[in-house]
Amino acid sequence: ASFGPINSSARQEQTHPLTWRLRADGEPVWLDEYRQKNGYAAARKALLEMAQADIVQQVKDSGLKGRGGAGFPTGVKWGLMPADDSITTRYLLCNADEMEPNTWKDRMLMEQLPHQLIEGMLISARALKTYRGYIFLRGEYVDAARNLNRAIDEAKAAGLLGKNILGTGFDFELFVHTGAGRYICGEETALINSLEGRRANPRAKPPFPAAAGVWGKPTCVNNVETLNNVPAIVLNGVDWYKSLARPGSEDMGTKLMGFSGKVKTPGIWEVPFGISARELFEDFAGGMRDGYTLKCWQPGGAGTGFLLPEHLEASMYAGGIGKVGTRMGTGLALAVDTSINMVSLLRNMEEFFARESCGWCTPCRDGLPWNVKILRALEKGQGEPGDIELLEHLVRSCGPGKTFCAHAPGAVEPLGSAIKYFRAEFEAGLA
Ligand code: L3W
Repeated sequence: ASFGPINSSARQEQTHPLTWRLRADGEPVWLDEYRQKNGYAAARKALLEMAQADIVQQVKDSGLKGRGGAGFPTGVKWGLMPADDSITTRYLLCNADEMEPNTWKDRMLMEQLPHQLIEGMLISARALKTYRGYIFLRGEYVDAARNLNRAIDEAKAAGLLGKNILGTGFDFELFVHTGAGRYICGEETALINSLEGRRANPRAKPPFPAAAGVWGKPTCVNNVETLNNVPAIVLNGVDWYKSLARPGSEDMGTKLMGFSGKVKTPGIWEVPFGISARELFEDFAGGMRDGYTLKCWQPGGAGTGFLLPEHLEASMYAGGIGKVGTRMGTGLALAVDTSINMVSLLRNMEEFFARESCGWCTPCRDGLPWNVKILRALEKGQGEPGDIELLEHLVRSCGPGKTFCAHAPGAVEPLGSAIKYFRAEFEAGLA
């Protein structure tokens, strides 16, 4: 699968800020090459020329939104960190627990451009007055761990991490912490518990991490791709960043988006916001492979709702896909072809969600395995009268507002949409 533009050039620096530094051979970009490609120029500007409040303001004005799936405005989140300078223990936490099925954008950024994340975190740390940062990394990402640790060592040796960075008196220590491979650790408060050595149950919010995060201290949690946007915003400014998106776009900048499934050229590409799903599917992914027909698609991970081919006209936005009622999620879409039975697909997905529930709240702990039990029966043609209505009841009971975190609502969103659009396939499973 391909990833972004593979011929890096100065022209692409202005149009593909996240990916223009990638090497054609897919090898990691280490410090010397990163510097040759203008690396750490943004950090120099932020630390040597900009006031801390101006960095925060720039990120606010840029309209950057979180790239983990929820799309919360990054500048607003940053603005929630305490203004009181006497609170010197505070943390910057990078959520690198990328475990969403079908999603591997952060992995590629960390494996191939580890210094871009470090630079993004250094600038963000300066803006947020945090002196210690953690990258909470999915345990299976062993190559990313190795590359990030090597890049951190390089940055330390070059005076770009550690004490008195660039002679400014600013100190920032950065650590990679690997998780043990649980989906729920990507939920920010479960992640904080896990980092502290506790069981990864989500915490009730509020308090949000900015008020009480790691070890009860103010903590800013941002996704890998979000932090990768920060250097270019600081270096090139807000007007430039906004100009990257298509005119009239409701989100700013670019986004790593992708398509997988039985498409001709599965991959990830850096695209401007305002792009339609159809452009992504046809122009980038090449449409379906010969002999396969698109049945439906999911915009951004297993926790997002299914959409029909006619919905490809909609634009991919953080706030939702057009107005058709699902979230964009991570923006890495899945094409489902007509050979796939929706009951079997959902049984597989719901087994994943049920297994990954932390068990903390009842609708999630009991509701998700119940979905699996019914779907297994329907798959074997052994469903009972009322089973589909029971699934719909469970979709409502596990939905938004009924649980501590977004795990159960995310789990039932694809199920609810599959029943809505493909009810006959579920009915076919009744005995
Ligand atoms: C202060 C408020 N902060 C919200 C903050 C909150 C968090 C962020 C988003 O993720 C998504 C879902 C899927 N004061 C605030 C506030 N915040 N209100 O904003 O919060 P929230 O609650 O909207 O969502 P979330 O639980 O952080 C849910 C996606 O995650 N998902 C899985 C994604 C997986 C990956 C991966 O593997 N890399 O990204 C599954 O559902 O799209 O939209 O920071 O503190 N009033």
